[in-house]
Amino acid sequence: MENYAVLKRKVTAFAFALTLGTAAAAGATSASSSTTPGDDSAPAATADPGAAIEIPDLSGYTMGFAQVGAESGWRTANTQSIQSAAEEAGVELIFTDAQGEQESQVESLRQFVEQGVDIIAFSPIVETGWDAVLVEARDAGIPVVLTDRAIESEEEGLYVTFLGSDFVLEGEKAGQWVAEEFADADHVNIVELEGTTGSAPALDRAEGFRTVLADEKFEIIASQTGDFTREGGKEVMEAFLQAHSEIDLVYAHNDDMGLGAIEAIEAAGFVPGEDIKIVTVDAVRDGMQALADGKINFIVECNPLLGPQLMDIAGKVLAGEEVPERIVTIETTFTQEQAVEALPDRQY
Ligand code: GYE
Repeated sequence: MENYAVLKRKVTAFAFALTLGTAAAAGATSASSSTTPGDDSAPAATADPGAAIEIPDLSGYTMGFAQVGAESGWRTANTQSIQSAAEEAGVELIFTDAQGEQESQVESLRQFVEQGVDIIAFSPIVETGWDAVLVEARDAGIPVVLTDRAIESEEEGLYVTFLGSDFVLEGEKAGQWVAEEFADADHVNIVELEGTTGSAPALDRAEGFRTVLADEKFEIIASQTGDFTREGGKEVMEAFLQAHSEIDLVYAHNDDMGLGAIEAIEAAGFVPGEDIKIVTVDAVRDGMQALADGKINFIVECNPLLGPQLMDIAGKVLAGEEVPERIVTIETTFTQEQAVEALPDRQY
């Protein structure tokens, strides 16, 4: 396996260019994709990638969708987006919730194949371990669309396209903000709340962050999974606070863990956002509120509203049309001022 990360990034860069072309053609604002972290003049409004999409008529078709679970605000918004777009498309949606268990998700996929659905979409909990069941789908001639999270496999042709964020880029954006915020500091002690172990967003957000903060003054003194949940973030942060007396910054792979960390920091008698700075990923309403309140300092957006795009892709695939191998969602970043501005219109 030559260098999977490098290869993945090359593919991503190519697909990103494709997506921007599509978004511009559809009239979406592509300006937000080049937002500079910390640049207050940058537009606060999100380019919702689904907003410009016309949902096709998919009545008569059946789609199996295997969701990760209900671990975060992001996931709740993602589920709602998929369910309402499916309703609008008129597709018969068989929706399953794996509650964070890969075996359960594999079982759902297997059932979709047995039921002979027209198309399968799913958000793989972790990156590896999908080959057997996806080969079954391929052998049955059922197209598979990955949404939100990627898989890692040597096998060719297991899915038609992957619709979702560039998680490495998200980690880099978080890192860029940290580099600017602590430009004058001699040393920065960072603790990291990782997402679900082995998941694409946890692996890639960790990687992008480290790439940008290669200078040895940035020290990641502790890193542990909080499984993308508020409770997990709180528990891990409590342990970090007990073990380390000097923490300058928390990097949480999602808002929910950052919100849990805020509770732990306040319980320990510190002021989140001041004594300990916090940067997170997602930009769900609760996270944005904490940012507006100054308890979180910076949020990198990860857009969960993938439903309309998924239906659009499904329509094309079912009509036998070509779709790009990778479709990257357009995302921005938020400072405190931008969160205050964006909150009233925030959909999730
Ligand atoms: O950031 C997190 C959720 O896969 C992008 O999963 C998604 C991540 C999201 O639990 O909040």
